[in-house]
Amino acid sequence: MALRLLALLSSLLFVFELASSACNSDIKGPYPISLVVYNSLADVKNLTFKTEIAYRGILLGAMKKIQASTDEFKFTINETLDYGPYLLSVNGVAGNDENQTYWELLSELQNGTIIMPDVGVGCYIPNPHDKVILKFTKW
Ligand code: B12
Repeated sequence: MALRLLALLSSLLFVFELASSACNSDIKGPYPISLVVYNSLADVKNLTFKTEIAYRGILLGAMKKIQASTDEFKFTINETLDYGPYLLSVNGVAGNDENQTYWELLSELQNGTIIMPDVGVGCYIPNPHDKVILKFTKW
C-alpha cells in the first residue's frame, strides 16, 4: 500500500515538473527596438533612441519608457474613444489641421521593409529590432 502511494506521488511529481518546465519555456523575454524622430518638414537632425520592449508589448509603453529616461524625447497624445491614443506632438512640434500636418507612424522591419501600421501608437506591437519612425509630415 505504502509502495503504491509512493509510486502515485512520484508520478504526480513528474507530471507537475513536466507542466512547469513547459510553462517556463513559454516565457519570452523583452527585445530591442529603436525609435527615430524625423521631421520631414524642417531642416533638423533626426533623433534616435533605443529601448527594450516587453515581449509583444505596445509601442506607447516603449515611448513612455524613453520619455522617462531622457529629456530629449517628449510627446503628447489625445485619447480617442474609437482608436485610442492619437499622437499629437513630439518634442513640442504638433500636428495641425489647418496646415494639414501630423505625426505619421512608420516602422522599418529587420529586412528593411518600411510599413505604415494600420493602428496607432497604443495598439502597434513592434517586432524585435523594428526601427519605429515618427515622421512629421503632411497629409
Ligand atoms: C482622415 C484620417 C486620418 C487623417 C486625420 C486628419 C484630419 N484631421 O482629418 C490623418 C492623415 C492625420 C490620419 C492619421 C493616422 N491614421 Co487615420 N484615418 C482617417 C480616416 C480616413 C477618416 C477619419 C475621419 O475623418 N472620420 C470622420 C470624422 C468626423 O470622425 P472623427 O472621429 O472626428 O475623426 C477623427 C479621428 O478619426 C482621428 N484619427 C484619424 N486617424 C486616426 C488614427 C488614430 C490611431 C487615432 C487615435 C485617431 C485618428 O482624426 C479624425 C479627424 O480629427 C480613417 C478611416 C475612415 N474611413 O474612417 C483613418 C483611420 C482612423 N486612421 C487610422 C490610422 C491607423 C492612422 C495612423 C495611425 C496611420 C499611421 N500609421 O501613421 C495615423 C495617426 C498617427 C498619429 N499621429 O497618432 C486607422 C485607425 C485604426 C485603428 N484601429 O487604430 C483608420 C481607421 C484607417 C485604417 N487604417 O483602417 N488619419
